[in-house]
Amino acid sequence: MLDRRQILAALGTTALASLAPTALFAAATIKPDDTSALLVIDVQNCFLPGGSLAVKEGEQVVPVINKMAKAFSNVVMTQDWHTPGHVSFASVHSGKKPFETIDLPYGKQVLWPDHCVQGTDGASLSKDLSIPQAELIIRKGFHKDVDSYSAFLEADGKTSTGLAGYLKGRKIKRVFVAGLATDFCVAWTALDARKAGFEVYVVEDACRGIDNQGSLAKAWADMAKAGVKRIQSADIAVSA
Ligand code: VGL
Ligand code: ZN
Repeated sequence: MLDRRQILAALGTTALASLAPTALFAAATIKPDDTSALLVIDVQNCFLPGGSLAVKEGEQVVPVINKMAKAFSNVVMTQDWHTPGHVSFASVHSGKKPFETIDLPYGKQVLWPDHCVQGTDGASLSKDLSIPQAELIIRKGFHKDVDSYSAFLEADGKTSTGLAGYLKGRKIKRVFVAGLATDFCVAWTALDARKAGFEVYVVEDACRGIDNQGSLAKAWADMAKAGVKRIQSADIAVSA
């Protein structure tokens, strides 16, 4: 029989051995598995420096995403993919300027500079992305009269892009969201992913926001309320 002292000593060693790595380095505690997917949102030329809707520091997400992607066997990318003369473009509403809003049949719509027009160089994914295993590129916002910030549902709140069905068909349970812009396409995607029943992480340093009239703070508050987990790329374990 072990006495009390021996049991405590034995427990002490295992407890220490299992705690030491996290306690000492306090990082990389999340390990994506085969039921996890990284969603890389709209890392497209229009949202990068020199683009028509450039997001401040947008280019800084690229190396962070490339590194993080190594931890994922499932990666899906999205592309904002508008028709010429898309309803979300300020240029098609007389007297309206970018960043103003209008009322459309499905609700309030922020108006943008023309961006991500189908087939143009601005709509291309950044050439600096390096994620060869990415398995699906989903395009959104291709109906002329409806916007789609979310990778799951168009702005009418009912037209599906098919992404939830795809992920469920592939047995994905957890999604990690990164890209551009935090307060629009990233946040709307994260919120809809929660509604579709996924566990959702947004990787803060792998995103940058537009921040139009408080939109960034509001997006983080909405995401927190919906149970979206806000993490940093260093929280994800990338094995060598
Ligand atoms: C986006 C505004 C308009 C985004 C797309 O990718 O966040 N923002 N279209
Ligand atoms: Zn757009």
